[in-house]
Amino acid sequence: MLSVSEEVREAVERRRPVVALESTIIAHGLPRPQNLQVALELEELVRREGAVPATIAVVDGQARAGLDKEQLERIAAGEGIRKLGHRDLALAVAAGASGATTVSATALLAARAGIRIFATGGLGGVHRQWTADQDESADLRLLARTSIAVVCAGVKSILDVPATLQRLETLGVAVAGYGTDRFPGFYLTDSGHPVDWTLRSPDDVAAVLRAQDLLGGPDSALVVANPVDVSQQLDPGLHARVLAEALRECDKRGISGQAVTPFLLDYLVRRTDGASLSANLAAVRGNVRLAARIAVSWSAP
Ligand code: PSU
Ligand code: MN
Repeated sequence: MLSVSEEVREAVERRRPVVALESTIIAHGLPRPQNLQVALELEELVRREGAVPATIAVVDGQARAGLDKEQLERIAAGEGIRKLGHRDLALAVAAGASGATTVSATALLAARAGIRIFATGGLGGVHRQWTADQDESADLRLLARTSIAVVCAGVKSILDVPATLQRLETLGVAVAGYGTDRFPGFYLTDSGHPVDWTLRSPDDVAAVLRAQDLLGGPDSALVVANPVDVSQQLDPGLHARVLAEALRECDKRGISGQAVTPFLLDYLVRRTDGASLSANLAAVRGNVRLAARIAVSWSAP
C-alpha cells in the first residue's frame, strides 16, 4: 500500500541517513508558485548534508515516500490535492484520490517506511477556541504512538501553546529544545514558555533516540523544538496584532475543521506583507538542515 522510492528504500535498507518531509506545508501551507521551489530546495538541503529526502504524499490513490519531480509538481500545483491527516489515508487510497500529508499522516507513513527522522515547520496542536469546538490537531495523538523524531519550530503560534504543551505532556511525548531552554514559537524564536530539556548537538539527539529504543515501552515521538534565529523571526508586536485580527476573521467567517490552519497561515502572509512567510521559510529550512544532520548522526555506526 505504501510505495517507497528506490533511492529511499535502498538508503533505509543500508541504514544510510534519510529525512522524511511533509507535503501539506507545500500544498496548503505556502503560497504558489513559490511552494514548488521551496519543496525542491528543501530536498536539496537534505542532500547537501549527506542525507536522502523522502517527501511523503498520496498520488492517485498511491501513498508514496520519495516523490519524483513530476509527483512533487502535482502536489505543489494544488489542483484536487486534499489535505490528509492519518485518518484520511485509507479513504484517499480507496478513492484513488491525491493529497498532501499533514504531520500525523507523514509521521505514520515515514515510520512504516522505516524512517526515523522527520522535518516540518510547526506541529499542529490545541486551538485557542478549544473549549468551544474541541479542535485539537490529530498530530498530537499520532506522535504519542509513533517512533519518530520530529524536528519543528515548536507548534504553530496560531494555537494555544501552553495547552498544546500540556497535551504533549499528558500524552507522554518527549519534548526538548534544541540549543535553548525556551519552547520556540514557530514564527517567533521564543513562545514565552519554557522546556524541561535541552539538546545541543545532532549527536545529543541521536543518543536520545538510541535510549528510547533501548528502554522500550510504548512507541512515541521525540519532538526536537528548533527555534528560528532571532534575526529571522517575525516582529513579535506585528505577530500579536495580525494574529488577533486573523482569529477574529476566522470566527466571523465561521471557518472550521481542516480549513482553519491554512486560512490563518494565509491571512498572516497577506497582512504582514510576506514577513510571516519569510519567518516560516527560515524556520522550515533550519529544521530540515538540522533533521539531516541528526539523520547523519543517527545512522553513524
Ligand atoms: N506547519 C507549517 N505549515 C503547515 C502545517 C504545519 O508551517 O501547513 C500543517 C502541518 O501539516 C500540520 C497541519 O500537520 O498543518 C495541522 O493542521 P490541523 O491543525 O488541521 O491538524
Ligand atoms: Mn484541526
